[in-house]
Amino acid sequence: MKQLFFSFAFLVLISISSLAQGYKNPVIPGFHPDPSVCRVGEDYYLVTSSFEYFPGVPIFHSNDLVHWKQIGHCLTRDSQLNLKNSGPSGGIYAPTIRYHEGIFYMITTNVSDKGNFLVYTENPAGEWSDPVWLKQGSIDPSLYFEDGKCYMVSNPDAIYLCEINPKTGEQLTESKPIWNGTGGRYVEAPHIYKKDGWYYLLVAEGGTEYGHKVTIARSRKIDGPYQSNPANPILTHINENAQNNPIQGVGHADIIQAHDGSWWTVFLGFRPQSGSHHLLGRETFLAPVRWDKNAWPVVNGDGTVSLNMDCKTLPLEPQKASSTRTNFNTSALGFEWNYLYNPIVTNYSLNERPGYLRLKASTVQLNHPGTPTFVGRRQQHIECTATTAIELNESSLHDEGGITVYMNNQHHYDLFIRQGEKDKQIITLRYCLGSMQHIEKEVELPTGKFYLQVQANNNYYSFYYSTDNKNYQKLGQMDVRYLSSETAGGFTGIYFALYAASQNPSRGSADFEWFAYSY
Ligand code: 6LW
Repeated sequence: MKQLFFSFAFLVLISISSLAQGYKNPVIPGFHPDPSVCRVGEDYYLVTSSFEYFPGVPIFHSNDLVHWKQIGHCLTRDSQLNLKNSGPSGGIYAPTIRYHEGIFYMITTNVSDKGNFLVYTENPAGEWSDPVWLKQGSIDPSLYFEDGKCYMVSNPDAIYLCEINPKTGEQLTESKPIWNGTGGRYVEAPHIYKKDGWYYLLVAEGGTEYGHKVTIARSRKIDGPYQSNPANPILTHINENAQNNPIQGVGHADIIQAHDGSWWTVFLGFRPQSGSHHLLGRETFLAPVRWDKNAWPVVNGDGTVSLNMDCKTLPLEPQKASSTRTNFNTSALGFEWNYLYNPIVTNYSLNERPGYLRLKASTVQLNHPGTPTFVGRRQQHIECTATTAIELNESSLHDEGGITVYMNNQHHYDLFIRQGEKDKQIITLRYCLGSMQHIEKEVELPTGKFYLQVQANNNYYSFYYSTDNKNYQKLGQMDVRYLSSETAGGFTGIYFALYAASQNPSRGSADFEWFAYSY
């Protein structure tokens, strides 16, 4: 009997622990703003904005809404993503992903090209169609399908609605303003949902900084009139109850019903560091939603969220530890790597010197407009370390290659090897802040292979080099705040990027043997 009792208690314990409780926010750390999510059965797909980076619109898959794995990008070809006229924070703004009758649609804006467009596919991890351009303008377009019709909303000033043919882009009805929010500035990020006979219109207001919030209205008819939820905003950290919350600026949400019937929202927020500065861009967060007795959604009880979420989740998928080291012995770079603007593909090679990523020096310096030789990955953790092994190859005097901590072309810290006279090479630490360029340190050494390392914490980036990957010498450290979004402006977040540049046309390149990111 006793034995039976213990086995029963054990079973109860096991089943309680498998009712997964809790998770950590952000669910996709680092520069991943404006998330939008859709569901197909028990599979979830999520997209985020990508601005001037290429390929565009990263797409992630999950089975539990908490753990997301990148499966590709929606915009992988120049014909889909023209960034020729983009500067920092130009290019691709907020995307929406929707699934309808076997087809995935991703609608977004290229603010540096012809505005709003959509692409579609049957396989979200594969290639997406060429752009279908749309007439209704401004940013943050979203789609809603019902009864064989496809509606588009976007926010020229208020939220506008029209009907479109998603295959041709033809606009079938006049654009009609349907709501302009509750009085907050920058009414944007609209999405329409239908539940129990109500059309719900979710928006963001207040701008994407500390005043950000999510509000909602509803109507019996899709084109209004929409009535505001008396309990708006449904999500914000602008108030006293969240003033010390390590997550700020929450807004720009999308809502989804999970396969078990539970409701959730994904949205952006940022994590200030070193005072009120954020470096990692706007990240993707998750919170539970319930519907109150008056059929309005309530986010996480009181409209705030935390880093450690204490709530019931979908059954959590076991996670494999992800490798943080890239050995450049593959035929293609992983999805985490991005170029700036449309890359000049001949400047990048993984097979010219097998086992190395070869970057050909460009005369476009990191500070210049234009397309430098640059390939990087996001900084996703406040405390982390990026290390690489580098050799210069066939370099001319002053050719350089290295690693940059990059917010935009006017704000970056560069740790690099520069070709000196004869067989000398100079390890250099340079800070670029607007019109100020400062060389912090130079160390001249015989030509060779070098290891460059950046360590990040809440307040500083610290820079090291080594000639043996064992003994690292510190070159200097610099405050994070001068690279923050508050200082540098724009909508993006820090990249750790490998680059190669030259003062004059050169045959030189920088060869990277590996890159490691640890946190
Ligand atoms: C996006 C807008 C916003 O289009 O920021 O925070 C803009 N929300 O909705 C750029 O990400």
